[in-house]
Amino acid sequence: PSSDMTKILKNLGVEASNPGAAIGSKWLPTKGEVITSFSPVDGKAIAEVRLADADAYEKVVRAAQEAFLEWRLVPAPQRGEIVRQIGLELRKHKDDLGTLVSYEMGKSLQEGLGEVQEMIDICDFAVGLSRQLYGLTMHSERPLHRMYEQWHPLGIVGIISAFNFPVAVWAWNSALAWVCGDVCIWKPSEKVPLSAIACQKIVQGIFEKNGVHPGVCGLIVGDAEIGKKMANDTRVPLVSATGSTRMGKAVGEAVGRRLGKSILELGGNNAIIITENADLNIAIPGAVFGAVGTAGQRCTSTRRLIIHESIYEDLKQRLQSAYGQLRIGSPLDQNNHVGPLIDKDAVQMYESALTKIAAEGGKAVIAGEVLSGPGYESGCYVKPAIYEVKNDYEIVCHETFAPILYLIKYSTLEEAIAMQNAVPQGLSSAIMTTNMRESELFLSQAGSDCGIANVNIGTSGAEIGGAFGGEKETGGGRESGSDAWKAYMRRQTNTINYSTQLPLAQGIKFEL
Ligand code: UN1
Repeated sequence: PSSDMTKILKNLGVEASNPGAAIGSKWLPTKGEVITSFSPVDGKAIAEVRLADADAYEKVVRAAQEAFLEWRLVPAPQRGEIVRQIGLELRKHKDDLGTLVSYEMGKSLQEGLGEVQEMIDICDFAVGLSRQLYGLTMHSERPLHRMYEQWHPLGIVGIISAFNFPVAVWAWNSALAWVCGDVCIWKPSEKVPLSAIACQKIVQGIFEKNGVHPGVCGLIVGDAEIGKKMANDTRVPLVSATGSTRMGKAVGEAVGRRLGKSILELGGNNAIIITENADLNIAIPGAVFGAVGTAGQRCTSTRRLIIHESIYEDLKQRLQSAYGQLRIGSPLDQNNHVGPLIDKDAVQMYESALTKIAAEGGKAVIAGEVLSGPGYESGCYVKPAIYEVKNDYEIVCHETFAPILYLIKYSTLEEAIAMQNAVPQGLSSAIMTTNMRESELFLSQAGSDCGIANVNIGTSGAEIGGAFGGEKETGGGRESGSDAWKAYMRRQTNTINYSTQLPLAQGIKFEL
């Protein structure tokens, strides 16, 4: 890495070679394989990590079990106070951490900083939440009885996160889990281990300073085997997994077999419907940011534009000229719009998608290609592409994690909504229209079937205040805002009799 980056790594406590497992500030020696994290920005090795092995996993779980016995007794607002301090610490490291995320993952610096901002925002949200873990009270059908419900912590929350949001998704889960009284074990993507190590180093001191058992915050950088262990481990009552549908099905099945709880936030195949009443000054930038932001590697990335036939040709031309202005290059250079894909495997998937599009009859508006030459030495830069397709092509129904945008024509809004819904995934969706009848139909029960449905906003870039997640193959889980916290707790219904009798519910008579 450059001397600037070396300084940033040092500020964040990332060494040339790092252990891949930690219990709070205690870093564990492991015997796992050593992996190198390469930057897709310039192809250079950043640092090494020794993966967690089964022994380290066991130690982290045991520490978490121990920590839970203490942490669950700390009053929730006091847990919130500690999360408040984590938010303050993240503010101090925002520039460094955002830059590392950008360098290790390849997203633009703006988006790297945005991701750290999401972490800060969710901490603030969690602080407020720590005084609002409300249960309901009910009226008992029996005299002199009281009924209410309360929410208790679950225990260990296993967090499996993906490469595309190396830090924010962990924060969504852990900030909520901590105020709920749970303890966390994080298994980050092996493609971005250094961002995770930096996060652990940022928060470890806060727990230490507050005298909290270090086991509340565990880290295991490991392979799929470690993920499998966690999914099958009855000591982990909740597994929250973000990533591909393939991974999510494996995790969901394993957790389901033991009747554990899971939060699954998996693939998307997000569309924007652009009607003849759209404001194109919003629709075009919304669609372009959605399609090329994070080089098309968000689960919320815009993959399909479903465009009314009357504006189709005009829109196609405008998109073509907007794409012509895109600057592709180092994401650390703020003049560039589009950075690299995560690695060469991702480039291969992009290329094989292009082959499939052609084979199924897709027509290039802007043909995709892998870029080479100065600035593109890492081999991970690709050209954002646009293809005219039919909605039912196999490749169109599949989530390709790359900047490939599909154009599809429609004539009635009902038809457009049906197409929008006719894919296996159900994460995010949007309509661009200034017509209230159109937007209301889209938002109605006969409209979008996704977990997220926007009007005059693209499909990506959700705020943390809402519940985040989607339906069908997206997995059904909700993370982040609204009442997503309930998934991190168990509900207990309590009925208290303060009378001198024992009347039974449903009026049942039982006399001795
Ligand atoms: C993801 O891609 O896994 O809505 C998360 C967004 C971001 C989160 C995306 N706030 O695009």
